[in-house]
Amino acid sequence: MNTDSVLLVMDVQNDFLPGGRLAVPQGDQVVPVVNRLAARFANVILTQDWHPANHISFASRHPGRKPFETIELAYGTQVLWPYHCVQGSHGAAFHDGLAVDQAQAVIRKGYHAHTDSYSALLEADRVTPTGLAGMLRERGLRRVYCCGLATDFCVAWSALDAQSAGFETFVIEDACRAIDTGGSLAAARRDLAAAGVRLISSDRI
Ligand code: VGL
Ligand code: ZN
Repeated sequence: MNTDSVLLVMDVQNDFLPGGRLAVPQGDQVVPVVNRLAARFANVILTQDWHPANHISFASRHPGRKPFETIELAYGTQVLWPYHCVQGSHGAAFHDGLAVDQAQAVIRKGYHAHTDSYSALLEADRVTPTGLAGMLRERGLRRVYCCGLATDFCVAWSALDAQSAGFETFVIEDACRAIDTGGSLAAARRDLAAAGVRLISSDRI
């Protein structure tokens, strides 16, 4: 793959895999696909959802609320999640079968207690940068290929932000799996198409 392309592998962490606290259905099926893809890219970057134990997205922080309900925060609507990907926990660790030792950086996100961050570029307040866009620009990387978990949250939000930051952006659909809560997958597909993000299959890489 071109030296100005990067494979962005999102949140392939134990808590998002079967048996995890926020398991994405068939999330484990992305692992062999991601491993195959990663071997073909000159540049690979991983993301890692990395929450403090008191993170605002945890339903347990909001008395009377349950996972998958939504609440309104100062920065907009927030889905409430089960406790997941707590810093240093086994659930936050990458899946053992992920074979991407050549990855050049790990972007941790969601580490501010009061702000969620699905996107690898901008936190959910839509103003706090993670630094990834700057790293990509400084390194002359122009094309971003997104894969991992979950299609309708981390992958979609990252792809939308990458596209609007000026990167040519792709989502490798068979290398992703979705949570799909409250119509989130259909909404993500619609938003990605409207933004001009290209949905492709791994056999086209
Ligand atoms: C994610 C829900 C909660 C994701 C992260 O990375 O897609 N989804 N935290
Ligand atoms: Zn999270």
